[in-house]
Amino acid sequence: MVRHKDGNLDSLAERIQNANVIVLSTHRHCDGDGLGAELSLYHGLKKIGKKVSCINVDSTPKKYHYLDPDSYIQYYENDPSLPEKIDLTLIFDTNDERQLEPLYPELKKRSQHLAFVDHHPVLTKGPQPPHGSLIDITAASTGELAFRILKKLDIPLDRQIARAVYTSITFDTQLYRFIRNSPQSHLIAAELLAHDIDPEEIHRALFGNQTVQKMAFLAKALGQIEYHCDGKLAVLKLKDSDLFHYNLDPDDSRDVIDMVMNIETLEAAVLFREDSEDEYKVSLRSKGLIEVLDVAESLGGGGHLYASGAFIKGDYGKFKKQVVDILRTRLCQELEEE
Ligand SMILES: [Mn+2]
Repeated sequence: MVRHKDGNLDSLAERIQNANVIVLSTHRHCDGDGLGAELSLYHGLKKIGKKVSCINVDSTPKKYHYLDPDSYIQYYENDPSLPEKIDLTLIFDTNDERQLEPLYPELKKRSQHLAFVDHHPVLTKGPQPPHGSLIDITAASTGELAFRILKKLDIPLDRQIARAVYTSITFDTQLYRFIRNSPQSHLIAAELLAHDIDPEEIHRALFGNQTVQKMAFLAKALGQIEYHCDGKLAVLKLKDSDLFHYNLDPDDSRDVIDMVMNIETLEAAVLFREDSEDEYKVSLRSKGLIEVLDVAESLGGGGHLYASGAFIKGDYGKFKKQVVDILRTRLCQELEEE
């Protein structure tokens, strides 16, 4: 996996300085990282007089409403109007244009410059991000990169910016558990805390938002886990209709796999979420013994080395066997070598 060297902070900052009309966006089914990075730049760039707008493909999950996204973000699925001419478009927390369909081609048509700001590895077989993108896979969150941009532009932090960046970093590191061997997440968080933010409010919104219904759903889901490789691999299938039955967002399925990964013996987990007949979202997680990015990539998806996913269409049994066989073989190999 090569680090993407294309583009750097200085040239991106210069592009921002030279731009007037700026559009910000993030991937479909946004998460705390992409959303926080986007909103931090929105508030920051407004401060330096830019005509900036946030345009996302789809609406924001409920748990992020404390950031008031509906006041700042236009949802393309409801309102497809776009500025005629855009000087610069910045897209956060992905470098794969397919994650913004059908918005991406329209942005591309109208934008003089377009760059991704991201910390995911560039896919070997997927679309390549445009020259000038800022991609650093050593960053623990896209919020960390947004913070670097704000600093480079000498934009003074304030409460709104600090809450948004803090959301990014706290979400993607999962409360500072996954910091990629770097003190940066903590250092930035410490600086943000000086701006009158309530970190406990944010922690609660991001991770303490379980409802009774969600717990009932989790109890059912967790009761259906299949274990392989002596309890080192977990496989789980959820139905979108179950989420619907318990009145949950599709976004809530993410918590299931993260919860499963807290099982001590587990090295890897796979979650299949059935979105409709023969259509699945597959999520893969690993604690680091084996990589799971290439598995997602072979299914047309992407992500990180140890946390990845893909949308797939076809027979569940076939996909399950394919994925489980690969992971099982890998785990057995690694465990024999130990
Ligand atoms: Mn991220």
